[in-house]
Amino acid sequence: MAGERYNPRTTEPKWQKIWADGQVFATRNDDTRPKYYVLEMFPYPSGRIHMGHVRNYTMGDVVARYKRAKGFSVLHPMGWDAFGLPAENAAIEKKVHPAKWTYENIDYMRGQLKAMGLSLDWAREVATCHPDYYRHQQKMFIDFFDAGLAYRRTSKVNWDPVDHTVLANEQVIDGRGWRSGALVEQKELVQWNLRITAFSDELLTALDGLDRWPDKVRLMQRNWIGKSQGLEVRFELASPGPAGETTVTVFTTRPDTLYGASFVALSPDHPLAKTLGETNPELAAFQDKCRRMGTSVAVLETAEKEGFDTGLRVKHPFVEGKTVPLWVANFVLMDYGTGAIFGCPAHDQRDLDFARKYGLEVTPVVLPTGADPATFAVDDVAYVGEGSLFNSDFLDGLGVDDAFETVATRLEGRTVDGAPQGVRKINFRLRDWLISRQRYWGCPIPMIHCDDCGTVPVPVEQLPVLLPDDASFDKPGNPLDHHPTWKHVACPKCGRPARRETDTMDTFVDSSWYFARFTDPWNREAPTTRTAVDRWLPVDQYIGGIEHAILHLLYSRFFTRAMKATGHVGLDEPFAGLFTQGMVVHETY
Ligand code: HQ5
Ligand code: ZN
Repeated sequence: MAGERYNPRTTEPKWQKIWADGQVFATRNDDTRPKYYVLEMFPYPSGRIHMGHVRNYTMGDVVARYKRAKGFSVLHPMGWDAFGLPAENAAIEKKVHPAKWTYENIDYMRGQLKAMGLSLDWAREVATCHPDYYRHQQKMFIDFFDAGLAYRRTSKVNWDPVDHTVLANEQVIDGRGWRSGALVEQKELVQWNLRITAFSDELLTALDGLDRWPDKVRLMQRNWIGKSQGLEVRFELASPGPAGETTVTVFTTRPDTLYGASFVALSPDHPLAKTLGETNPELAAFQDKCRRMGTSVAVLETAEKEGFDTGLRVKHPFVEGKTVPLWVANFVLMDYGTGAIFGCPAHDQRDLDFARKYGLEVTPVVLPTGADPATFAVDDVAYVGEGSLFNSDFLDGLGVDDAFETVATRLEGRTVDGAPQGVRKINFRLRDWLISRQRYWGCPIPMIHCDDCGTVPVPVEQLPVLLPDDASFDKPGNPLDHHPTWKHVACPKCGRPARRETDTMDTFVDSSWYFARFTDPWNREAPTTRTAVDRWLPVDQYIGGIEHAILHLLYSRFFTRAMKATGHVGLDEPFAGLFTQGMVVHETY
């Protein structure tokens, strides 16, 4: 009525009830109008809706209402990213079961979202912690295992010796566990991985086709995948190593700078470094120190460069009679390239910092255009740009790319101990995705370990592998592992006593396919229904925080490919359009 004030307390519940009763935002899978799928990143049920959620979900709602008004059949669902550490921490601190904590939060937050009047199809709501969701994830895990896309291998983890738990790199602060304060150890554990590297090249090249993604996000993904063309070079040792080693193979992306080489450095975990450490207590102590530092690239990049001179020397491939020292250095990663590098301090900042610290030679070999070769010098800033080679014998005068080619060709044509001295190699920075978590509140990995049969998948008709309700959270370590009965089962193959896998999956697995589940959340037999998923995907507009620019989006792009390989979807790229917002945070300065 004219002049009457808008009263949200009466008007909004009234219309929201009418919308709900009439199911006006429910979407039918058999609607024949053109489809439009708009999705916002689904929330962790952390307790209360945050202003950041309101912003995120309002943006999606505007798009959904606009497209509906334009005559599209709009899919706009919502659900809960419900597994994860906060629920388990609540169990430890407040003595409330993770399931109870989670479902209460969901109820509260659902009420808040409903009060906002968002045009969501609530009939499609899913919670990843519900067996009706995770049973399908377990089925896909087994499919991935059968296809060689899921596998177990030993890897180094950050181990908290007091809490008896694996720590994420972010949970290691100055070498100590964030909760216990104990000195973190590097421990080898057998862990489950998903083979994302099977798609490294494809995940990289397909970024070019994602023209409705922010350039910034595509660049971040490109850098994360980190493809580099380089050369493996076998350096001859001037005198044999402790086990009779005669060569050290390094990976380099800058073979053009070989004349500027002033040292070769091994990772602390390089096999030769390990052998040397066995008879050299000082070296062994240095290696121990490196292992305590944490495994993350971020840690390695910011940590002070440190090294240990092994006393061995390697021969320069081109300069007759010249040798350079062989060091062990904390910044060389064992799982990138060959775990060994040659250092060219003049043209690499990290190598320069190292050389200055230990008084190693710095010889510039790339001359910037216009610079005077007689006076050009490198002080504390490495020169990493283009230019022409000098101080480099047969390479003098060549550009950087031509010099790369010339060195590669020459080393490919030479043999050392019966093998080529140089081999061209493409390397990726991307590693396989370690999904094992020694935690209770996650999707159980549906595998059984038998002493006779090895690792055997749980038979599909026995899925889901349910979490036990009666876990205890008062001891450190994994509640599934110290549950009195849960892990003791018969081997599905031979029937003898065997053990359930007690690791659960990283919650990023749960969020790597929820967008596909929303297309037919009612299917009890399979993760997806092909007619529905192939009709609705890709998501036409995905909206979420920039904090997920790399991992979540990359994992989802991988997972979609793995689902395609195992017959669960018919496409590669899940998100055609992406909008990223900054996270809303409260900070006081
Ligand atoms: C924001 C805030 C809080 C949130 N469950 C994951 C998640 O981030 C998403 C998965 C797809 C991996 C935004 C945030 C995200 C959405 C849900 N947000 N400011 N859940 N203070 O609950 O902007 O960026 O943390 O897009 O809300 O956030 S979440
Ligand atoms: Zn068996």
